Amino acid sequence: MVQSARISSLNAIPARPGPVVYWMSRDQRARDNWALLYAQEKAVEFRAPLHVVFCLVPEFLGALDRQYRFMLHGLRQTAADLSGLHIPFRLEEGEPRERIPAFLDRVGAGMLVTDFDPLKIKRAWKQQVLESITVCAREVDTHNIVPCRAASDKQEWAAYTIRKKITLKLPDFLEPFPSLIDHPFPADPAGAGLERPLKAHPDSGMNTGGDIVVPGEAAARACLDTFITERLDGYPENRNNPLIDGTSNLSPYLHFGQIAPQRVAWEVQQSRANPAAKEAFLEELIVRRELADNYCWYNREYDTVNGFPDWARATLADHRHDQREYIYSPEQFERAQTHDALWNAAQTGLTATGTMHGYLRMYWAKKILEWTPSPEEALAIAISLNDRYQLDGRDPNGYTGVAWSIGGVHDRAWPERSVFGKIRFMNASGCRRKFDVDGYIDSKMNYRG
Ligand code: FAD
Ligand code: FO1
Repeated sequence: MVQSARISSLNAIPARPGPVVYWMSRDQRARDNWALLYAQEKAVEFRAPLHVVFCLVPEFLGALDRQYRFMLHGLRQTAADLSGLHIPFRLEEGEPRERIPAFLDRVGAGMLVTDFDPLKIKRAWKQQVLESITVCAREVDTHNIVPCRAASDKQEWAAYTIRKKITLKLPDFLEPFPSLIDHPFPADPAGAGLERPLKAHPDSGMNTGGDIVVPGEAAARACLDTFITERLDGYPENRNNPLIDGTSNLSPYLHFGQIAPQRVAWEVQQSRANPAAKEAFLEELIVRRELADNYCWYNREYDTVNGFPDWARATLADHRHDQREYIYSPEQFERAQTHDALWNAAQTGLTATGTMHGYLRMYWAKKILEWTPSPEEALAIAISLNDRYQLDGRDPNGYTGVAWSIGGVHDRAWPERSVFGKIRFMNASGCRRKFDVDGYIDSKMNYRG
């Protein structure tokens, strides 16, 4: 049974027997998906078919063709897995407020299930759909191990405040997943909608080299297994060195929901890796990631400077008129045309590969604060580049990571200095103490168009 703490009612309409539809959005996977497991539970109870529908929108928060290719490749694999279990998958193109109600009517649905996502765009989609449907609608949090609403009922101050709340509840939620069953009440599959050519998606026109990450549920699981057997033990000392492949590289798979964070946590916990490495990794995977969902869910201003804590907004205001040693335009940032070879290398790698090492992301965002006329412009540029180019972008982790870097969200005050005020400062000499900066720069220069 799917725990009730994962399930929220989106309207007060009672469920009525009939086909159950799972509107898949954030958690794009057949395995380890509590929303899908719940939808199947209800369909079996109603002795009815189970349908999965995915609504493909043309422009999602600045995503380029690169991210759509990754996502659609994964969806094709998931659709095939589902059809093998007599659970037809249907891809619909267009706005959810039109496509979802129409699909519910077409299949004569008795109930709608969808997955939790704290982003404002998703909340708006659900609101629009709810306004024009007359079936019972429920939402299942299958992205957070401790469901976002259960972990805390308010915006948390920092990792240390949410950590104890999550740690307390983790034993109740970090459990193995049941398997999806071959659905005993098959529907007549209306065709997945993936066979026909799909609309083209925006392209950056920049030098974006080949796709370096293999998409899909199988590749996600292989990535996890390799990380556990080959790199997890070294995670604590390697994770902040961009020249070492020391982290899991799971973020694109987690972002598109091609692997469940709970599966990752479960396999890591069950592994024979050393306890300190497990703890260091689970701190990031569970505490940091679920803190990001908490920030985006409880703070509607997660992508503006109004989301910053009062102390941060005050200190940035005190230094609003400080002399900026360098000022760059959004285009100069996008084309990696600053004076700083390290920053340019990080940006060049980002546009070419859609990835950037976590340590450099902090430096990258903080320098945008330093080299723009205002925190508002810095935040807008950092979010725009992060969402356009990162394969794992357009994610609560991204909005929270940028807000941490530029606006001190979940961080504390540091010794005051120009432009940054008390926002934590980073510079290239600090990076040089951590890793071989020249080696990193060289490694990205072969991407220069
Ligand atoms: P690992 O170190 O292997 O961690 C495993 C997982 O834990 C990650 O996949 C991620 O889901 C989670 N995690 C790790 N670090 C963080 C963190 N600081 N905050 C939240 N969750 C974390 N992450 C994204 O998924 N998408 C983004 O767009 C994104 N933008 C960022 C922008 C900035 C300015 C900063 C400072 C951080 C950003 N992060 C983002 C968070 C973090 O840098 C990445 O999740 C991480 O580098 C991904 O690599 P990995 O999967 O190998 O991480
Ligand atoms: N979710 C959808 O339901 N439909 C889409 O068409 C869609 C496109 C998309 C493109 C890039 C990207 O990074 C994410 C996209 N998502 C889409 C959302 C994604 O599945 C995640 O739910 C959120 O981005 C993370 O919260």
